[in-house]
Amino acid sequence: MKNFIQKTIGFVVAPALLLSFSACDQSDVSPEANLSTQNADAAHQTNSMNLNKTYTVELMELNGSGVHGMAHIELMGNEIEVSLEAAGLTPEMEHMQHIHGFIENNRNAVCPPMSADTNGDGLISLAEGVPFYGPVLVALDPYPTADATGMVDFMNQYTIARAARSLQNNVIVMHGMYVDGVYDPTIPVACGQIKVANQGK
Ligand SMILES: [Cu+2]
Repeated sequence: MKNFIQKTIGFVVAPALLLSFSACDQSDVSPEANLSTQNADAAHQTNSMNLNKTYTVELMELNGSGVHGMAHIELMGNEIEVSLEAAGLTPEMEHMQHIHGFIENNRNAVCPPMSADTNGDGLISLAEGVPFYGPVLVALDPYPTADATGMVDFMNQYTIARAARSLQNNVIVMHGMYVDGVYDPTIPVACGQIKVANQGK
């Protein structure tokens, strides 16, 4: 009987102690300390999310190319695996493809609107697009050659610099089509914003 009472008291007292300890913990933490703990938690979460994320890219035509496609990117640490399928490309020709973006200040790269055509020739050249999509961050090489039907089915892995890891700030651009009977390997023919599909774990 004595044993039973002790156990019962122990059971009742323990949660009360826990409560008072946790109340004490809260009041002991200064607002500043609380804030920095939250920041550290947030930073940690961001880092771990960046370890394994997946992204999707819907490639849409530029310059009336008729090119469209989809790409998937998996980010694992500083490695990315890129798979890309596109159609409507100039058959039997090589098509440069890059991740374009800005490395400074998390500036967001976008696909160029028609107003990017500053010389008014009706086409957005590689250079005219740069103010919108930025320089090449990752060359998705070896550049594929479209098959006889104008399709590309591509996959490769790359090690990327830390600055390129905010992939959702970047775009994928594909290049190359005939302009006035001459193949221009640089002219942008498709572009798509890289979007987060999976926050990772
Ligand atoms: Cu490019």
